Amino acid sequence: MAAGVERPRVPPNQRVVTRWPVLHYGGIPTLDPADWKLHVWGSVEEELLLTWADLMAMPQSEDTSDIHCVTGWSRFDNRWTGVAISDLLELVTLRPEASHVMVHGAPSFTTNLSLADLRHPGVILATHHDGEPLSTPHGGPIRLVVPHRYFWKSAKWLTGLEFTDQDAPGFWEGNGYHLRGDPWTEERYND
Ligand SMILES: Nc1nc2c(c(=O)[nH]1)N[C@H]1C(S)=C(S)[C@@H](COP(=O)(O)O)O[C@H]1N2
Ligand SMILES: [Mo]
Repeated sequence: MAAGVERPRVPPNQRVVTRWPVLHYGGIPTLDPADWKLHVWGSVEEELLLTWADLMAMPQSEDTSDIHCVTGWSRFDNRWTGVAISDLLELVTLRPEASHVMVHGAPSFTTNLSLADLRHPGVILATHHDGEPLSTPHGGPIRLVVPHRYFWKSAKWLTGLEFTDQDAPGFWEGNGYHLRGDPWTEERYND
């Protein structure tokens, strides 16, 4: 291994934990899969409304990744199962101006991502964690997982993807957090 080639596994100023903290703003919503729909809209040729049955009929993928929370903890080897973003995006035709997405989570959470960050390997609409259905406090029945960004980008109780032509701040980004949130360069807060 050449010196300087291999990157450390823990981003700067993070500490590794084994327990998995529950963090969110506001209450824990209950999403009944029978009523749940994923709404995809905005800079798309056709809006998409995906039911739980639609989602379950799609190819199911698995990805194991590390969590890096901006509050300073990292958790290794989380095995996520669900629908890979690449498979979902095959159902959507983006308009040419689409450059970003506002991710929506119940009850009123939003977080922004660039298209490149949304399409990044490892990004998954997760329904299972380590082989078990995702618990409600951790975003069950479904959350987005964006492993290469701080964990606030991983919207729990996922309800929608709104494609846009601008990088507008979501909930935490509008409250001082960084628009992009790269843990490796410590993009924690907006300057
Ligand atoms: N819908 C929703 N998703 C959310 C949040 C929230 O308040 N609402 N908080 C975010 C933040 S700040 C963090 S750190 C992670 C925490 O996920 P966890 O509770 O599974 O550890 O969820 C993110 N996703
Ligand atoms: Mo957070």
